[in-house]
Amino acid sequence: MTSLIVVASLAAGGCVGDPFTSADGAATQDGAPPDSYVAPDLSDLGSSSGDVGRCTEVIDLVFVLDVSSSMSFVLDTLEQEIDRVVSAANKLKPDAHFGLVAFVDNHRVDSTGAESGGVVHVAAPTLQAAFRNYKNVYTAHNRNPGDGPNGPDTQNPICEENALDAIYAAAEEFPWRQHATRIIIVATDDTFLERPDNYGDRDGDGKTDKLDFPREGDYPAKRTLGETVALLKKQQVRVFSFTHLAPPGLFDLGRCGTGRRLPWSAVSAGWSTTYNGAAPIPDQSGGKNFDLKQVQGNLISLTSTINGVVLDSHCKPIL
Ligand SMILES: [Ca+2]
Ligand SMILES: [Ca+2]
Ligand SMILES: [Ca+2]
Repeated sequence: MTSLIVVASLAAGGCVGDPFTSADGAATQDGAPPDSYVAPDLSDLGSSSGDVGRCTEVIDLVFVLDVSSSMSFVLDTLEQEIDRVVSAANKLKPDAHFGLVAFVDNHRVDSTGAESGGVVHVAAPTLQAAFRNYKNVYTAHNRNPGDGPNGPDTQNPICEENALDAIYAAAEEFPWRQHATRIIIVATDDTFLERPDNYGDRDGDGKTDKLDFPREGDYPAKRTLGETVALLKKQQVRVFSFTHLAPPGLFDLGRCGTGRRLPWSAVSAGWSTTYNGAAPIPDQSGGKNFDLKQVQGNLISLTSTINGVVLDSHCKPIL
């Protein structure tokens, strides 16, 4: 009886782009239009295949956010509008789960949610409090999330930010559910480095001992692009990113003011252009990149775009 209720509610709720059909395809074979379909045969309900073309997936969505000093506008926008994302996902399918990994040169898997030891958020208020906290404690002080709230401040000597290890952590540590549409949303305004480089090694001399501004620190890159993409594929997680398509102008207020390891032309590498010959992460994982500058200039809505990709991804196998 429980199964009947579930199936009936799915038929009623529907799923965009995924019309309901019977398990054996009878509704289409006999030429009857889908809306003439009354009730599933009880024998269908006993099927354990779990995949009969019906839209049954819940939503698992993890934010992987650059919380370095120029990124506070994303945290502000998400704090104000996250309830739109939470309600849209739950409208597609009840019981949406959300996660958050904050990063600069290292990362922190947020654990202030309501479930799974705090790693899973299920409602807007805990996410809003988390966005506020990262902005006030980390963004405002150039503090690395992985160092905790009492970690050293003024600690970001080169422009590249460690999205790669943060994405890897999200893919590895978030409790992705079995029948879930799995999505990572990244927002960052720069590219990343790979192992064995070190984000804290300002001058690239292999040591992290310079104390003058911007102070060096030991922030080794732990993963490579290839390792990260392999894990995303294994976990069937799509990455959608909001990043710069081109270097910011010389007088752009958000332009990173420290030195950098890779040339400014590489700011889009890994997101919308190749990284050392490899295709961008969104392309390789079945996701897509969007222009962060359009978000910043209010030309596109961050939360409407997120809702769009969740809708487009829902119940679609990654090709
Ligand atoms: Ca930055
Ligand atoms: Ca950095
Ligand atoms: Ca050094």
